[in-house]
Amino acid sequence: MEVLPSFLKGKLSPIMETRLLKLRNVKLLHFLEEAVDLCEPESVYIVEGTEEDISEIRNRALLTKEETELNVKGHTIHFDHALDQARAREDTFILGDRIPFVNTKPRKEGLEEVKSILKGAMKGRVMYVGLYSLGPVGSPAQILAVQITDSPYVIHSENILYRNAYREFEGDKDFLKFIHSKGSQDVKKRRIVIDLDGVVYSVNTTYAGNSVGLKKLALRLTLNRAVREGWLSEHMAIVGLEGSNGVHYVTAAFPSGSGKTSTSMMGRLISDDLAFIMGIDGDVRAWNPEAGVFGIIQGINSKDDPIVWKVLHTPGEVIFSNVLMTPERSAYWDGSGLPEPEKGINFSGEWWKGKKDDQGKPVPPSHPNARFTVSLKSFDNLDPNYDNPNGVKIDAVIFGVRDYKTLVPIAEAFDWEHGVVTMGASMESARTSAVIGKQDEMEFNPMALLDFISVPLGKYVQNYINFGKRLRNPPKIFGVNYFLKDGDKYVNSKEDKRVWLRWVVERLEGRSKALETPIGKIPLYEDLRRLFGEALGKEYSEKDYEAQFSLRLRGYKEKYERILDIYSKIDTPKDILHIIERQIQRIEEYRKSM
Ligand code: SPV
Ligand code: MN
Repeated sequence: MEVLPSFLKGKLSPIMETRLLKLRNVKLLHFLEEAVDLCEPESVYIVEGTEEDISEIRNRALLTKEETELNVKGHTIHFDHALDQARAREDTFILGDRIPFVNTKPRKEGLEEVKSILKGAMKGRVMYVGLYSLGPVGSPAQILAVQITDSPYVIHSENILYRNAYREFEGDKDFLKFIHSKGSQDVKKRRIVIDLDGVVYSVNTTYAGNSVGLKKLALRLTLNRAVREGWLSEHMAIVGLEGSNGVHYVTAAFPSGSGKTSTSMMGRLISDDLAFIMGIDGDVRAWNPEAGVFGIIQGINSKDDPIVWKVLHTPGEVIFSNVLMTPERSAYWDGSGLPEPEKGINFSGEWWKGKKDDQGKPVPPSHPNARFTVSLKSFDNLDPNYDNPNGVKIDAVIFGVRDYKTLVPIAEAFDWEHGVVTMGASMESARTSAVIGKQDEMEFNPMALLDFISVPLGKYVQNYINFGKRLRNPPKIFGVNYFLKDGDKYVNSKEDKRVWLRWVVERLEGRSKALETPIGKIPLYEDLRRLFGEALGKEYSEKDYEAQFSLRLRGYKEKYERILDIYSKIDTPKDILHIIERQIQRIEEYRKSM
């Protein structure tokens, strides 16, 4: 392949032309042809991922004003449209047949609609082509992906969040395909359209959860592939916890904004958001598909989050999004513990204390879903194995929810199936600002994947169970809830997470005992008293234990009845229903015996 195809004539500089032709990847050319014909860009920029390349993209994000420099070297700020501050569930569709809990659209209709919006959307603009690997290059978890976008901010984010893998595209390798255009930023015409066997399109949005294809859009594709191939593509952090017998790696699923990033800061960091999990020689191994963090910034303060705090105050590449920019050009966010500025610029434009929106509601200085984008390499607790092609061996799996009313802070499942079904597949959690919609409503959110499921749920859960059956020694499963309240008071403080994670390690190493209850195994008072002392230097009374661990049986029973009802109405294998039924039965028997 020595000659440039005609659709690219006049659109590539000589350097870009060499970059593209060197790869000899016909599939890539076909994909570019589709994108160029559809979006009609002025020119095309192939991102090789060299240092100069990366700083060039960053400069362009500044030139297009998608980003503005802050007063710390390397720090920039980006604003999304005021109505484009989170994942847009209502505007996101998977093409094809109906799947319960998934927003679907007939294929032809969905494609026609999104293509009509994308037609000519890049006129007069540069089309950037980012070439990445999800997962460490050369690992069994490597999945190549190409991002096409007219937004330097999107490519800048991806250069921080993913592994540039230009060289891996040599030859006719396959890859996931994403086409994004910021369009005219008319949110009424915002569409995110996912073709599980083809291209993912996204337009009239810049919020990263909708525009950065490799993050949550890719998750729909990899989850679907994982179920077909018998592995797991999950919304999970991966963290290494030190024990007496070495480091134990755990994966942890939490709905957005419910403690996933903070959990990943409690040990050695591998991943804060996503995990590819495979069975290799009877063991579970996990990899981070990403190489950076797109984290929620609200509430990050120097006392509770020293590691992240340092990252956000050290020179180096950080993109802040939708925080407040003060007149001194520093970033301010709610819950930082610093005094609120009088004025600045935020997602609503010019901001001052007491500003109200159209409905008369006060506009907060920073949006509750404001974020920071930063490379994993900036974190002091990064585990050296984060890029290891062999991944790390997983000893435990955690399913966490934001439940104010019922679930105990921590419980251990009886076995793999019990944990997968009654903890993971039964997750209900309060909605947070990471999704556009009413906050704090409880919603069914199995494995924290509600928005990302791309196969029938019963099939997905069955794959999870089968995955465990093929293992020599399945990981222990734990359910956690950092948010239990007594009346309107939380029964735990933020730092108590440390104790629950210590208990996980002690259970793995056989140093803490557990009490069998109808819902699973819970900690003993004596162990927790010791652990609260050891980990936090805190007194722990029997009253504390009672507030945290007396089982709210009625709540549990109602919860599992709701869950049974949900799974009974969809195509769920009988064995899975039986596991839920037995849980309800155990709770009832226990209630009667009291
Ligand atoms: C989340 O909300 O779970 C995130 C950010 O990790 S987003 O990319 O919006 O999904
Ligand atoms: Mn997430």
